[in-house]
Amino acid sequence: MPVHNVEIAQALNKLADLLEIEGANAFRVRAYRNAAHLVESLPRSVADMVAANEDLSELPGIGEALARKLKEIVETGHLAALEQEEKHVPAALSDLMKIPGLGPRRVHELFEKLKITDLASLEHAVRAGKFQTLDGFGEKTEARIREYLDRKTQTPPRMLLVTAEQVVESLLKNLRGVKGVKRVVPAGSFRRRRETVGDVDILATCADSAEIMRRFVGYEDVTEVISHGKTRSSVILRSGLHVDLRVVPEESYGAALHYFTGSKAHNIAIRARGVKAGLKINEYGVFRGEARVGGAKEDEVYAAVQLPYIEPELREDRGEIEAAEKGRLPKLVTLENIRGDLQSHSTATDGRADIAEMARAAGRLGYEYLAITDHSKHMTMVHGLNATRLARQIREIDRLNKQLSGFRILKSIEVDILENGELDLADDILKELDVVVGAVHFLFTLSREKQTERIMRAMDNPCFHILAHPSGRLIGERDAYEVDLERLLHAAKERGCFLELNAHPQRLDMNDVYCRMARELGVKVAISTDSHSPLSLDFMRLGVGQARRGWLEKDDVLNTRSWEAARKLFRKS
Ligand code: DGT
Ligand code: CA
Ligand code: CA
Ligand code: ZN
Repeated sequence: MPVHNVEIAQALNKLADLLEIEGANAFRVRAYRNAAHLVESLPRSVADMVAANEDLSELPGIGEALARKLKEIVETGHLAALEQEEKHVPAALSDLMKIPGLGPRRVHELFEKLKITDLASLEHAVRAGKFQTLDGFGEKTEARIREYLDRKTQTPPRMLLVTAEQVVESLLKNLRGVKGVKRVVPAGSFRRRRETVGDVDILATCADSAEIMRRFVGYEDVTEVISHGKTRSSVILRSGLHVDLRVVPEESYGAALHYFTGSKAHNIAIRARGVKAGLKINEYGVFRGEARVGGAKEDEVYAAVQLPYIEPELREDRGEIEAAEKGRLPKLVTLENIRGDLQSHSTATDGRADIAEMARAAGRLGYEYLAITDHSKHMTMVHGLNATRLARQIREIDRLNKQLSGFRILKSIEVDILENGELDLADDILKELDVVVGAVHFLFTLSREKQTERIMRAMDNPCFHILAHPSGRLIGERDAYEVDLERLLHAAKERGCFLELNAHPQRLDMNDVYCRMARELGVKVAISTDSHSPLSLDFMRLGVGQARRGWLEKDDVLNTRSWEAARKLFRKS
């Protein structure tokens, strides 16, 4: 059973938390956190890299010592350093670090003074009014903790789609190997390509349903069996992910796939249409009275209610049924339609591969172009480019392009939008570029009005082409900043700019709702991976998933075009 990246990241983060609570060296803590972050966003499994005997210390920020630790987790499933640490500090204290307003020092104090060791004892202490006895813990802190505890009990955690994909991959493979199995297919929000999933719903058909259920609940990655039945079982995996498996007869497969793909709202609307037509539609099939009239194939469900097939990504009851009725369903963009990537970084700033390597990787994906959009000088931590270094990069790209045929590296930049809406580099250098991508990387707390104005001023600059990650959100980590995206879309339309759908699994920004708004307004969307390594170019498929949820067709996406054709859509600067 291979260890998943998410588990490695969990172990490293936990170690960082416990060290920090103990007051360890900040650099050491930082190193573990960075490593956790890297592993989590790595599109390849560390376990595979270890199996292939690859040198992990080649990963950015991973030295010899960290590489050994990664290997240790992969090979033993344990991290001795963490186990050592857990002898000093209660492991569950790391859960407290996620609470806004509670840093390591305060968590340490809660442990020392109130003997708080986990969320339960924290909740108890808050209820018993023990906080008032502590210095420096004001009412504000207490209110934030209460709010966090309330929210936590109300909303169960969701997992990033990309993480769930990594986690269930080997489970699916294992189930597909069971004797008598015909199909093993993930349904639910996973199939609808939602950015996060609450749980994963797997549907199977199998001659021996007892056997596939036995294999499922006995799978190595399972830590808890919630239920074990003949047609339905439910388990929790080591990563915390819940997985449901349902086994259905072949004649019900289509109806069950439809039912368990959801969304619930879509199902209810389809079922209501069925009722009007005198049909009963459920997970077992389509029935007229007692007679089965369909359900072996998914499109039979739609055909029964006089509709064409509706793609899973559209099934949210957001007008897809009406559109299907009128024959106006979008013909959704596919990964095969993508011809280039308009955001990526190189070693000149915070990328891990040089320009030539990035270009080769993009070429291997069949792309015709890749924009190198390194950061601009305001991003001092990553050694952002000033005009001189950018000019040098421009010459380097010209030189590289001469050696390439059928592929073009685009000269570009991810230029910071400054507080007043000016761009971080002067127009005379920006004019030399093929594409100018502008981004907000600081001052996330401006008012909605000011933030929107700031970005609109940036778009006023005729050099500006694409607004990167327009809302700034990091799923599960940081909310979007306050900004009026609808106004920005109008502004982009007026000025001939584009908005990005950043395909990084934690960003997926713009989200589906705004992608759809962009389409309705006629603003083209650039789906870009923002890759910091050749491997992450692969995240394009997640961006395309989100674009499909946003009803985007090939034509709505800027980079489904050849570079020549895309460039014709650019404003004249
Ligand atoms: P999630 O897991 O929160 O990310 O979202 P889903 O959509 O995967 O929801 P889940 O796992 O609760 O259920 C899977 C599918 O089963 C759901 O998309 C539609 C179907 N379903 C669940 N409950 C109901 C229900 O009460 N009525 C109908 N018509 N369908 C349901
Ligand atoms: Ca689900
Ligand atoms: Ca479920
Ligand atoms: Zn950025």
